[in-house]
Amino acid sequence: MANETNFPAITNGFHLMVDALKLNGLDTMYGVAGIPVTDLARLAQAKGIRYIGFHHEQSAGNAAAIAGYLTQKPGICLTVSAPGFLNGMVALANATTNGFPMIQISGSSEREIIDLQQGDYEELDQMNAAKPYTKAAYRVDRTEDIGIGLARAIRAAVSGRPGGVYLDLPAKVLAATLDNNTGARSLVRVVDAAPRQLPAPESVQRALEVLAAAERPLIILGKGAAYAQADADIRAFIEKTGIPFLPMSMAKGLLPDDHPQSAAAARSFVLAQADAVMLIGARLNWLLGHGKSPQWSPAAQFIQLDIAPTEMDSNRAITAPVVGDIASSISALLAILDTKQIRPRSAWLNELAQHKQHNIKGMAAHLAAKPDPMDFYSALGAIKGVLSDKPELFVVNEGANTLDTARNVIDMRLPRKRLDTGTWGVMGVGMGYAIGAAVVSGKPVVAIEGDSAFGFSGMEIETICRYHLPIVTVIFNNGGIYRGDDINHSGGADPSPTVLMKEARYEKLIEAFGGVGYYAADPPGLAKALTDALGSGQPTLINCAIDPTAGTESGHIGNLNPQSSIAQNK
Ligand code: ADP
Ligand code: TPW
Ligand code: MG
Repeated sequence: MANETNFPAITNGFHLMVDALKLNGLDTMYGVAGIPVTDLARLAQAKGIRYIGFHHEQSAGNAAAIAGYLTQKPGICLTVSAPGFLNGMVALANATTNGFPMIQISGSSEREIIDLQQGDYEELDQMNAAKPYTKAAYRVDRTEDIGIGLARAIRAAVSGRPGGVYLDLPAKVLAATLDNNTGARSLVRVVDAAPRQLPAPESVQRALEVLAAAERPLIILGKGAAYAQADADIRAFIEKTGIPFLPMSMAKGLLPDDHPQSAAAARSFVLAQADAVMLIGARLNWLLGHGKSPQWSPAAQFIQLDIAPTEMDSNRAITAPVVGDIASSISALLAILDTKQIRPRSAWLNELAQHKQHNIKGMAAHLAAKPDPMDFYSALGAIKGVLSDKPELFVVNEGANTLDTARNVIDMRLPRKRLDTGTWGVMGVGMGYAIGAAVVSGKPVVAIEGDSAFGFSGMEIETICRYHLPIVTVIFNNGGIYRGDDINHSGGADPSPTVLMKEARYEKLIEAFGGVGYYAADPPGLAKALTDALGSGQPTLINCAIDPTAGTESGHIGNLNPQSSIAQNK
């Protein structure tokens, strides 16, 4: 193509990167601008990509990761060289650990200076730093390779077990020019980025045989099942077989929590007693006691549906591995399911119902108590009431007691609405996940945050206000990590390592940015504030006064905390 001056029209790395993203339907970018990617962010916005600018790359990355989880398209995070790259890496590594598809695109400094370690501005060998923590890491060294580089990144992020991919763009590659035709020809539109992976028919048959022989079968749903978006088939399989199911935290809502087959209220009973367990998109990691005794029966047989073949036998023997994508595997199971053969014994279902009833009663008593100040249950009881007729809301949740109690109290009725600390139990995902969920869905989000957890990403409430996102952040302010009443064993004036300010007026923070702040001292006050906030659609922060003595150390995972046998002040 020639312009009026008869020189070929040119493009450059900035344009090609934006064109490549658009060609692949990647329409949103979460990032922090600066050298050398400022113009990339500007150009992306100018050419119709939605750009959401953050204060900290970790939150931008968390927003991208959760967008990936919700949409099955890689979430895009844009970072500057070295420190910005490293800030984003925590989110990219977390995405990989959780199986969320994400691409972190980072600018980088001059290769020849980095490689001779001559001290460039923000010098770091980023691709090699990224490798151990990502599913894949690539660097584009020529402008004409931007298209193929992004194609590789997309495929790596979404195919097989999804994960975080790093794509390095040196400043020179962004600035370099190319004639338009060569540039256009270099772009790649990825076809079928996450191809179906059909399970072997004999593996499907074997899985059904194990279930048919079982007396006390159990199905465990993990976030891989939620990610797969095979909601109707998963529900049909569970309802047709009548097998009780237990959702992992982010699989809550795949079937409603009040479904009669839910075994969530009798979790330890079913884990210990099940004789055949079908894992659907859930790993036998620490969250499931590695599949070992005493949590599990050593005699139980396991069936596992997973896209990653090497996940099988990772912690204990899998009798019936079904390797394939969950949508294909569940539909293959349904196709040959003979419901007459698979029937959980009624004794199993009756015993389970008794345990459920007993535990549900215990929970109701907790929720009905009216302690002053509020404890976790009374505050969550108020939230539960307000959310009960709003199943479409997203619930983001982090903290220790705030997390563990909310997971048990707040029922979910729709899939992929609960977003939490996930496989790592990481703090700092709160505002990023809330922003990502609000941006991709346009739906309201309630973020239930421990006061410590909130602090990791708290500055992003300005981002929430700047983009007018319908996010209500509820802070459970118990004045600390786990509890607010710990003491300094030296007798000195400094607070204990786990103590934060209980008198902190977090609600005033959001007022600084034009949002709405509430202070809630009791359940009716909390319910009213939350109802008003959801009615207004305004960015809101509710600071809840929680009894500093109500929490337990490490929440529900205190058993993982090594204890010093020597007194702390010796
Ligand atoms: P949870 O924490 O909810 O128990 P995990 O993250 O441990 O869940 O496990 C999710 C599993 O789901 C991973 O092993 C992953 O390989 C698998 N997975 C993710 N997406 C799919 C899919 N589309 N089809 C099959 N398996 C999947
Ligand atoms: C990145 C360790 C686990 S839970 C937690 C921390 C610091 C905060 C608990 O206090 P919070 O909740 O949020 O006030 P509550 O209700 O119990 O009082 N750094 C990272 N991740 C983790 N998990 C930690 C530290 C931790
Ligand atoms: Mg706290």
